[in-house]
Amino acid sequence: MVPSTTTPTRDALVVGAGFAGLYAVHALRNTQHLDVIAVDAAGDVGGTWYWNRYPGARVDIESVHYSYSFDEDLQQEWRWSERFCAQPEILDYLGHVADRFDLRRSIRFNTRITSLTWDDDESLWTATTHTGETHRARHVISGAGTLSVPKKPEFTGISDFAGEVYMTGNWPHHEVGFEGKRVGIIGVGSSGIQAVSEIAKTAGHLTVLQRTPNYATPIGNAPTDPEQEAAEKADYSAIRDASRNHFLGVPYTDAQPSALAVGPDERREVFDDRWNRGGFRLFIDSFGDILFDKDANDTIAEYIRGRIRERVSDPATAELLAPQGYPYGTKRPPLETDYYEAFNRPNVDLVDVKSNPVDAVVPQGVRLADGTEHAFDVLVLATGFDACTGPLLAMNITGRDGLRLADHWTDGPQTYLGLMAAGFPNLFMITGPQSPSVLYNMPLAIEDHVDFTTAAIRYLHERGEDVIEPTSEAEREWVAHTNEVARATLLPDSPTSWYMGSNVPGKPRRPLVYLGGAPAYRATCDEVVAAGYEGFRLSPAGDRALAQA
Ligand code: NA7
Repeated sequence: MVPSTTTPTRDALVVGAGFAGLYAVHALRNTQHLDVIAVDAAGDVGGTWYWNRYPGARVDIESVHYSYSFDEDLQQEWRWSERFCAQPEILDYLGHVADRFDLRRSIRFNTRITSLTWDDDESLWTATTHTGETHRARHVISGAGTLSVPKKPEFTGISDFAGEVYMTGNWPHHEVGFEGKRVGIIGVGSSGIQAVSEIAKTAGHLTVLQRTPNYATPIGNAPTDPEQEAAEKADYSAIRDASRNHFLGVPYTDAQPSALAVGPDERREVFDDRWNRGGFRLFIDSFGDILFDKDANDTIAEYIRGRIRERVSDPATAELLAPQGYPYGTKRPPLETDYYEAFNRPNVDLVDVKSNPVDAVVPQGVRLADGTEHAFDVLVLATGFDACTGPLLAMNITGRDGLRLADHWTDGPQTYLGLMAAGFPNLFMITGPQSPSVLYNMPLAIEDHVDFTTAAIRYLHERGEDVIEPTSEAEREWVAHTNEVARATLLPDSPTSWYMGSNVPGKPRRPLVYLGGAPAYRATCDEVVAAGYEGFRLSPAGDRALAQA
């Protein structure tokens, strides 16, 4: 679509109104005084927390850490009711942030971008929306998210299902009742596991269709302890510093170097302690080598299997729930509350759809490969997302010289620092593929990326330039580095993991996340900036030298 001559040209178009989009609008509009417009397909702010309103949806990093750090008054005044808050409270928080910083007036809701095209001559992006509107801007800041495009249901016959179908990643706003109903759920990732614990409490009957069992461990949620809250708030800036200097972006300090350097009793003590403390302590604060050394990983995998067996009464069900054959942590580890106990309830059954896969959805339920049918009134799909690259590719992005992002990324994402891609000038991908993103506490990862973006735009302005883009060489080196770092971990050993893109049929199997950890990544970004944006090329508007190079 050709933009009308009345379409205003903005400094920046922000995509999304979740944690990333909201902070980007604040940083660019309120602190840099740029002309900013944001769009979001949702009806309100919240991003991930707008769509994922399924029963049991809850954050997996302590709320005191999984929250913005950019405003001292905000972090002092906001009060979380629980250690790990549930989705409605996080949505309230983001609504509060939008009001507090007057962000909504810059956001067009119910607006989905259908194409995003770079104009080489004018050095501007034009976005077209599903309503046919166009927006033009010098810069685009994508806060489209990492887990915002649910995987398309792979089951034939789903449109013929006579009952209700819900996706955890696109849960309706109306109340969904399970009382007295036969409910089937497909998928036991983080979403499915959280949903099972809740739905089991009220469903007439719940059937859990499990393909790959997961290493789920206790979240350890509890109401906020006022004394602990006061202590944390008294020291908030130190806590934030410690978080930013930790691999995962949390202020944990108790990891020991190697699970193999201690005897079985001491190891068990460490595992028990972290298990009891909950959250990601077991994953990231027990031993430093469990993601890197298969023998070390075997010790924790066996520990978790033992815990599952203790909690599930029926030995055959326990065996089916105990993961085998892939290392712990190579699929994103789910956190749970009474998940395993749900299988001790008389109204809950576990069905193995690995040995006997789902063949089709039929009007009355689900049919498996051997012809067995399970009848359901409600079918819940907790089947995951087209992670990291999906949200960007969904925008149909075309860069310099008509280069489509989909073509540039045919063999997997190609980025520099997980922030920008060669041939896509002035397009900043907040927590983009090949950045630490989901393996870094997301609000902090987002703040770092938005701050980088804001500083880069300011730097351009100060130098009288308009355009910033990575060189192909810098991009090639970053991709090679990302792949090399991933190869030093056990991640590539997972059969299906959205970290590797291998959960989506046909998607290239590549590391989607930078695995060097947040501190190393932040140090690299700082060095790039200190060296005058090394690996980037800065130019005035309309300069086509790079395109012709
Ligand atoms: P995940 O973690 O990708 O989990 C998806 C689940 O759905 C997983 O158990 C899959 O089994 C299962 N699945 C997917 N497709 C099928 C088919 N065709 N048949 C049977 N089972 C299937 O997504 P979540 O939404 O739970 O979590 C995503 C992230 O959101 C989470 O990690 C947090 O960061 C927040 P598989 O393992 O592929 O065998």
